[in-house]
Amino acid sequence: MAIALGNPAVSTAFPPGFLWGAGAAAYQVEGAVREDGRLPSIWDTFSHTPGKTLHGDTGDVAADHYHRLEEDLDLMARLGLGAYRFSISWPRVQPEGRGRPNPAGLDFYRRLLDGLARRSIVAAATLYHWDLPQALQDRGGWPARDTAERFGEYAALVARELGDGVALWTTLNEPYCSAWLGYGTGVHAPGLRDSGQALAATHHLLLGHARALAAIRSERPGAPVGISLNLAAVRSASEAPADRAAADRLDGLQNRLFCQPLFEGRYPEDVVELFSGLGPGLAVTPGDLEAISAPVDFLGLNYYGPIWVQAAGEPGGTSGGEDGHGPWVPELRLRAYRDPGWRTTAMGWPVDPRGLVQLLLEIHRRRWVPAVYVTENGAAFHDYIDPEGRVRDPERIAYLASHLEAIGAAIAQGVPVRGYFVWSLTDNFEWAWGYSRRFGLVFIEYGTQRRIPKTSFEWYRRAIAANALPLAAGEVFA
Ligand code: IFM
Repeated sequence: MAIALGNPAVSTAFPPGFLWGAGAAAYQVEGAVREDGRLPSIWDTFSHTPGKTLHGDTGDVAADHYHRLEEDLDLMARLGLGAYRFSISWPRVQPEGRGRPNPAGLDFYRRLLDGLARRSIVAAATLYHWDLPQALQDRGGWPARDTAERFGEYAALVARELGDGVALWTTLNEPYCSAWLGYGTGVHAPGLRDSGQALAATHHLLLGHARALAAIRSERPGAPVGISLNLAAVRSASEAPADRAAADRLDGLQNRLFCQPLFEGRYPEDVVELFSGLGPGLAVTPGDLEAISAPVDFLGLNYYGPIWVQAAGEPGGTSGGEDGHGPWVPELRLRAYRDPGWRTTAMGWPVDPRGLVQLLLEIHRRRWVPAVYVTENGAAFHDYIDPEGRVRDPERIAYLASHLEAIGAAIAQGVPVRGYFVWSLTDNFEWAWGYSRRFGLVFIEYGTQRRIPKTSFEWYRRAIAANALPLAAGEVFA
């Protein structure tokens, strides 16, 4: 299929210095889960528990990035990547989640950082992308305040040992998912279904962010630090008051519950009220909110598509999530809304870049942060190797082009977007969906671990080289 791209109304050139990136996360790509002193994370335990992931897939091997580091670095260089966003595996560098570091684990990331530096690729490190050491979960996990303190120590260790090579720090990736999918709906590790625990986890994740921010600032003065949030562009299925209220509840849980403490130093009362009486809940001690709202250097925005919801009846089980958005904890009383006419990705998520512009404009309107990076954006499709041995993914190209156009439009309206990271560099372990959902610019043939750059890889290479979308309005990319 050939596709025509380009919106003549929107400038497709990006500002000088715009950072063109791609991302990955440790548990999703590294594999080597039992090597060189690494100990289990909550995702090892969860994925090895029958029934938790599709087909029982685990991250044991994943994209075998741990053993194929040089090959993957060469792919990044071939792409002309400006920045690589990766996460550091806490159970690899500090296997017990406290105390002694693991020299072999640190060494892996030193080799990664050296390899990036040799190829002039900026290193954007995330400290936590969901792989809590199991030893810390055994002591209570994120619902326990102590985990936030341990995270601060881990951040200091990483900043001290690896900080020379890191240009951009992100403390947490999508704490909404860690708290509410991990402890609320249970579709992510550690698989608990308790909204009170999820609320407690939210506060301790944010406190962990605060501790990590302070630790990096003290170890590496001047290094830019931010946090990546998957803010939701929430849409109500109708104008009916019940549906609008449902949309507002989701806005409360996924957006305000994180943005207000981080940027305004308070928790939203309606959200706290919704979960009141569910222990342990929020245990805020004096000084917490001041620490959590310490200014960051940038906000990382992760965006995939708008989230359409409608009101559900009385609280029952969790709702949604089979295919599409959700699930949500029962107290939210909402269901996913889906229109059969929509274009969707293999995740069942609607394709609509307008939500991205809306979020960027809103962030800017509120003047919360001096800079924004789109730290994740991309799409899963059912890619395959064709008889000619190629992986053609025109839908992904169209998706990326339309979202980059949207970013161009936001920049033109003054939003300080400094860079963009495609999710993701290679296909990888998509959490509860295992290997059934492919997001990569590079196809992984999992049996052999052969890497095959998709057509989107070449398209993105041209965009990076031109610092602009590679095609003008009406041109065709086959
Ligand atoms: O793969 C995930 C990533 O780990 C976090 N953000 C969303 C991606 C796609 O679901």
